[in-house]
Amino acid sequence: TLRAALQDYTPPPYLIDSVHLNFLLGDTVTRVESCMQVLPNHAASERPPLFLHGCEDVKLVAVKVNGESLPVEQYEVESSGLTLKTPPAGAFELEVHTDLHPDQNTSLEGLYTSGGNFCTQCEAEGFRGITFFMDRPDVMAKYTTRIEADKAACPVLLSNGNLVGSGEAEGGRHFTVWEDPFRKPCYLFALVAGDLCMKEDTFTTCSGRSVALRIFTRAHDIGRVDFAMQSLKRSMKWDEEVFGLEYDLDLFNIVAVDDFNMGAMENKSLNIFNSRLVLATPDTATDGDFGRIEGVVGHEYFHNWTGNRVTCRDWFQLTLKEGLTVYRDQEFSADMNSRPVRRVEDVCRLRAAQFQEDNGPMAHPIRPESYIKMDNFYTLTVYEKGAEVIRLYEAVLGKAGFRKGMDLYFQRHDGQAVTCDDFLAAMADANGEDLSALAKWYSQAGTPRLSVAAEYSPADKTYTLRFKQASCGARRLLLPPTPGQPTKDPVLIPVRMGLLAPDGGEVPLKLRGGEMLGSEAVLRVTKAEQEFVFEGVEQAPVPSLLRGFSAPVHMTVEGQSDEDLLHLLAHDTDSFNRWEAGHVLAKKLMRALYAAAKDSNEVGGRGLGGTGMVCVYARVDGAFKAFAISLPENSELMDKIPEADPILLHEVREFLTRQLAARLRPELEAAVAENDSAPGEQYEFTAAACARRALKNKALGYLAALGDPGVTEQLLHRFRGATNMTDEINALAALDRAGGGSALPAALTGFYQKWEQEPLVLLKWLALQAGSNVAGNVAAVRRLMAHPAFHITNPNSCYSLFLGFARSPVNFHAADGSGYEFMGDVVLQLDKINHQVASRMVSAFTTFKNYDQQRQALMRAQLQRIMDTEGLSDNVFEIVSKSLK
Ligand code: B3K
Ligand code: ZN
Repeated sequence: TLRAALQDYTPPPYLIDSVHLNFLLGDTVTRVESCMQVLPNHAASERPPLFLHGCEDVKLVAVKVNGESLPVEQYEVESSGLTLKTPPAGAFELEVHTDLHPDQNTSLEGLYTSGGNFCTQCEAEGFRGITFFMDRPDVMAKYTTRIEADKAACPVLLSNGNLVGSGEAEGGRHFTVWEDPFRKPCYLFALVAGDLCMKEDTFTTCSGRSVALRIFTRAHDIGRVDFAMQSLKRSMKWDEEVFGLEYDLDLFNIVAVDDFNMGAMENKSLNIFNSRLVLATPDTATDGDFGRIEGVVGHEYFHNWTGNRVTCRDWFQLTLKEGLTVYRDQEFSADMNSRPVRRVEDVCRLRAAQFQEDNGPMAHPIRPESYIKMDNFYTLTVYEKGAEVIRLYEAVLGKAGFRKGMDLYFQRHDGQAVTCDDFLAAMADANGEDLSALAKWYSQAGTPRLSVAAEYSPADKTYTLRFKQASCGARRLLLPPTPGQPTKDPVLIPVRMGLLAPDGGEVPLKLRGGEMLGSEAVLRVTKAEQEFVFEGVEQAPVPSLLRGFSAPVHMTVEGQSDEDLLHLLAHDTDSFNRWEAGHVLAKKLMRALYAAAKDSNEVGGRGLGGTGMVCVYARVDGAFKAFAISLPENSELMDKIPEADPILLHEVREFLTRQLAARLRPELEAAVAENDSAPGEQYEFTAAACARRALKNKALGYLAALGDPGVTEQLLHRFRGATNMTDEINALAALDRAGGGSALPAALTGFYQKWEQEPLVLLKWLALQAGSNVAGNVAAVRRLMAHPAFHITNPNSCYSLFLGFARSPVNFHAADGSGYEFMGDVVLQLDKINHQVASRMVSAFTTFKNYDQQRQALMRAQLQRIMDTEGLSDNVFEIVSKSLK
């Protein structure tokens, strides 16, 4: 097992100027002929060996240097790669021929087949599974690709760039030739060949060029690409308007494939997508699906500039392209839909999942310092926290300053492979600011803790905020501390804030010795302890801090009362903080209920009934009503519950849900009635329509918890009559919550029969059953593995069934360990098929330290059992070994 380290970076000793690839695709064997123009990138006095990465499944057939076969003593082949011991001095041509078996490739990396079609996935290090190459992102070459295949089996042959040739070949075969004029690292290479249908549209860029947009799918699915196409056009326009970035080729292709490890891939001009992120019609896709499609189509498109034109020097810099591109897709979605709703959703996800990652054995800075398998570092930390770090620049520099920085970044680095430091320097230089205080965000793991104490002095009318920062995560980080990082230093935390007067009005802000700031300011907290004194404050205000969640920290406001929170809820001008006030109340309530249940062994024994939340519900409006009755995620609550009992926490949630349903019944019924779609109403994916469906379905979920036969009857009726997937799957989920009685099995069967031919819809059916909290459900999930709707080689299938199961507190965390044992079995079985999918499953165990002693022991036992298994992949080994340390 090899470990790569950031500090070991050295520039490549050779560069590859251009590469000609010739793919001879076959039924079983595929031949790849690669011809590279190699340039020295070392001192003239040296003749270092040239190492080209490879992998076990690539068989070397021939090596030639400047047209001559290379004598065997001149090179060495190992499973890790090919070494040319003494390459010629100066520039030379290197030709390498390899044989592959794409049909046997279940890792879904490199070149593989999905439903009989060929496709590739090269990021991070999959290109070495196709041919021997300098598989590192700082080697940027020009590519020409010839693809030859059987014409009947593969009528469509695609690669990056422009189509420059095509024709017939012998034996019923044909070919195409593609040329990509832009230099790129090999991780952006793509090839697709197969029997696909295409839908075409055009986009005219700001400079008047016409770009052909094509989406390819299997024939059966081609009617479901309109929304993705519209999303693509909207993202192209948005990037021109917001960042001044124009598309750079005359063709942009998207291909949908069913078997795909991740969501999608930004290969230059040939994006490959998991089909669940392309295909959508209102009857098959939910509001959530439509939103994700829009966001991911945007994300991959935006990579054309942030990732492709300017790429990463090495994989430690992944957040350079991912954090930035997530930030861009979040902003795009916010502009297309409801900005406040989007912000709340993003923050919820960050807190529920990324904060947990920061608090566990895999904790790493957004720019990790080392890895065994890069695939394990496509994490919430690199992506989502990375995007929050980009947001810090925006908070500090303002939108206009941020744009200036982006412009300079492209001006300086177009066509280069660069580092996060280069990005920071461009932002700083464009604004004439010293931003070195932001650098620590790249190198420190863990979520900073910020506490705030306030003091009002009526005598001199001053109001003082005292901030203290400390980092958590460091001590619980189970990796050996990296040099220089046993403790954490303070970071720059921009605190966007305002002060609310007792009457709800905004207090004009003026810092001691400073000028008037208006009603909102961004305080730069940079020291371990720091205070800000506001002058001319007539009455003790209520502070509204960290507006819009201006930094990814845990904040505690000392002495904040329920009255303060209700005051913010009623009057804050920042919509995020209004929501946050309600959310903090809900967290307090759930933690109090949990603590009481723990003491008395009786859930809800002390009769805490959720009055605060009833109050919150009454005070918020529109899009936020659905959020106002959404209870905080367990993972967010557990941050302050040591050694949590997940089943007790689940019971508390159930209790509170029933209490709220009973107390709010008339309001919930009104919400259903007022937000129901009119008969014959067309489905629309708009912020307003989504908000109405969200509230209606949330309300139905609550009503379901009442266990009232009348409600069950209504749900069944709604399930049968639903005219879109959002309402249909929600009604089914609510029936499940209601216990369903005899109605549930029949509804599940009905749903299956209706959607038997639609694998993407069946993913929802699998996930719903897998996540059931009916005790003993593990047996049913084991049985589902044998169901025709489930395919163990399909990542989506695994994510729905297994990760769906891991979300069930009752069954995954069953006290007898049966849920853990099942997941242990799954990891071991999957690791033989697909390392990346297997390592995602292990993540279910990495939080084991958050649970009670008995569960910790049971989870640890499964980790140990996995660790003790022979032939483990590096992917799984890395996560398991770090967890057990
Ligand atoms: N860049 C790809 C992720 C590749 C994952 C490799 N294991 C998708 C994205 O972030 O856009
Ligand atoms: Zn990305």
